[in-house]
Amino acid sequence: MSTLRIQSSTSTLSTTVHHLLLRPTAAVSTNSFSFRPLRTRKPPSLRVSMSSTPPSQPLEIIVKASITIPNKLGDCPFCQRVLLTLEEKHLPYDLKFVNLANKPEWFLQINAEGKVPVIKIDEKWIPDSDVITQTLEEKYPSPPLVTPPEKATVGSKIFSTFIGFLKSKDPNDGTEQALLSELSSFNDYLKENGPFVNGKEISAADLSLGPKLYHLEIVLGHYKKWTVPESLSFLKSYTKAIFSRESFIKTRAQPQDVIEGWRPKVEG
Ligand SMILES: N[C@@H](CCC(=O)N[C@@H](CS)C(=O)NCC(=O)O)C(=O)O
Repeated sequence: MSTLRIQSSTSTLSTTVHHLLLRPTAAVSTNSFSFRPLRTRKPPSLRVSMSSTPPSQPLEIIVKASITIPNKLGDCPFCQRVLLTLEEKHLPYDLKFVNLANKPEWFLQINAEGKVPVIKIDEKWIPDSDVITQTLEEKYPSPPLVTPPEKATVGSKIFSTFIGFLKSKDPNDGTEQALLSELSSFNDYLKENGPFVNGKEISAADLSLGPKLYHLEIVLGHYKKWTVPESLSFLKSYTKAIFSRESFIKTRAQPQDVIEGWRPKVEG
């Protein structure tokens, strides 16, 4: 096993690159990065159940690889959502990168559907960011990131209307208006209930929405020369607050990957 250790200058974070064997029959040549929480946590209080104890080993998570920089995280908003959850819960994890344009056999054996993210919890591989984040919440409830059910769908139409506008070739087909209407409703919601979806504290809904808004800004800026109107000031503050979080900076995709990742949708 070859190991490259990189010491961050600003924290005690260490990044480890190594090759490993996942199964006895399948040699895996993915690179794996170990992440430790940036902040140390106080010991759990008396009322915290045993299940909130962080895992003794980093959780293994399979994510999309960058297509522009070798051994870097790619542009999957669902992967970033899970990584944000791990970061905000201060859980250690190991990243395994998969080139989605050429999926290796070991990955398809783990998830025949061929989608990322996939995480290993209690010796079981779990796909789908909805299921993964819910499982992490149940297993590691502290700190809690639950969004109350009545708020959990706030902003949930933004992503699909963004894709509709991105793919549109007709400036008068109403797709821009549909996106503006969703963004505007979300801005109004934040004005009344913000700064985050559940008020003062960040929660699961923000960790899902944040990466999608990051893609929206990069991709619409690049392909449509379009920006979120300044008048949506609560939304502007919201994205600024999320994008500048340590957890977000650590887990975000390279803008060039985001641009290339969406190219087939734009040109297709
Ligand atoms: N519903 C899934 C969606 C995951 C998904 O669509 N991931 C994309 C990458 S962003 C993927 O793996 N696509 C497979 C492919 O490109 O072949 C989730 O929330 O995890």
